[in-house]
Amino acid sequence: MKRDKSIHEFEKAKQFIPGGVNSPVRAYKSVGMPPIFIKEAKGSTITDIDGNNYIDFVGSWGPMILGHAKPEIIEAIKESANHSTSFGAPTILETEMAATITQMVPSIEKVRMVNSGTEATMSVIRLARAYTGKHKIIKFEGNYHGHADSFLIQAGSGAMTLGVPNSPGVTPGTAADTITASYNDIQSVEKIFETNKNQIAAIIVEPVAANMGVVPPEPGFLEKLRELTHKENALLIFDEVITGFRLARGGAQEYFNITPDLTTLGKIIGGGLPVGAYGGKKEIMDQLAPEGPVYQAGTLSGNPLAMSAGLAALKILNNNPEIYDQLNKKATRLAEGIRENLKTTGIKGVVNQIGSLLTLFFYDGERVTSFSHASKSDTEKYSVYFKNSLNNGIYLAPSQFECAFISDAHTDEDIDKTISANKMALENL
Ligand code: KE4
Repeated sequence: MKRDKSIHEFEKAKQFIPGGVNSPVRAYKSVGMPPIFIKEAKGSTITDIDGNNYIDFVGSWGPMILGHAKPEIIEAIKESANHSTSFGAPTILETEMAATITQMVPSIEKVRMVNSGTEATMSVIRLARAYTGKHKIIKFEGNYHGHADSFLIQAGSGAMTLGVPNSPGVTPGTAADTITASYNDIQSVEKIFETNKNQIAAIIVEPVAANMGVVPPEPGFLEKLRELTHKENALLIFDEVITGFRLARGGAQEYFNITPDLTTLGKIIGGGLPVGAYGGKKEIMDQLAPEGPVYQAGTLSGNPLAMSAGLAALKILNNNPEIYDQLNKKATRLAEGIRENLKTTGIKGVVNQIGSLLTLFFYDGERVTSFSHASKSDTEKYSVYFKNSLNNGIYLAPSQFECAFISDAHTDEDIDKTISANKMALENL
């Protein structure tokens, strides 16, 4: 496949934008090739500026659950834009969005709109600290909650270590208030509570880890987190920026039947426009200004375009629950097809799939259930697999530690094509 225009545009972009991209993963650093520049996308197909078409499994990292350029969403944006694009004042659209979210996610009694998942998670821990009067939060290795200082923390060895900033610019003072536990290891969480008596404000967790590749919760893990936080007077925060409205209409909390105290959302609720949200129990949310003393604000929070696009998406998902079975069936068929290909080609790999989320780990072992398993994957092999796939017309995440997103626009033919392209990509490793 020719990609001269992308190569040229990347060089140009690097003159004006750090690394030539507005988000690091897009630079293809971990797959060792210049990134492709996208011209347009429709349904499950994405087209680069050299005119190459691919079946898209990135879906803008989650928002495109209904596929690209969904007519109802595009129409909603066009209609809304005719009335201007932002007012910085309350609109009925925001009430409608809030009412829809609280109806679809019963644990959310009140919700505040923001403009990204990062804004949602950084605001929700400020709220949790204010509400509990405690300072420390527990996050999990391999979980990603956006780029706020409190989350760019990677424990040293073991879950007991106080966080050590893994990004320059995060101060030791900030890191001291984030403690990292091991995902799917409840003992690691219990030990942190024992050694930090009455200091833990909240646990924030991806109810399905999707940012180390897909690692579903082991049976009982989320239930135990719920029990522990109740016992220790800490809040349980589900970061559903990816799983929200994706794993089920009510997200992971419906799928696993667990009620968190607070939830963060993003991606799907903006229909592809910038959005984030956080919500939960009334008594907690009412601590937020102007009702309460906890300050958080945003010029474009709840802006009419994102609300219109997001409402159009949520309306389709809410009125067509069969979409979730169809997503699951397609993703399951793809996972089985890849497992079959691993067997016939003799390549060592593990496929994790839940709902419409899937990751092929180039991991030499039985299962990938933790960050330490995931981080032992062969990233060199992944980068060759990624390039083979791209040349076979399959557009995957340019990193082993992300996931593939299946959408309602992926057809059975797309899945068949992807299974055979996967086989070719494995055979040419
Ligand atoms: P944003 O600030 O990127 O909107 O959301 C941050 C965030 C919060 N919580 C979870 C569970 C997330 O997955 C994310 C962002 N996801 C990544 C993809 N794995 C965004 C892609 C990127 O960083 O470019």
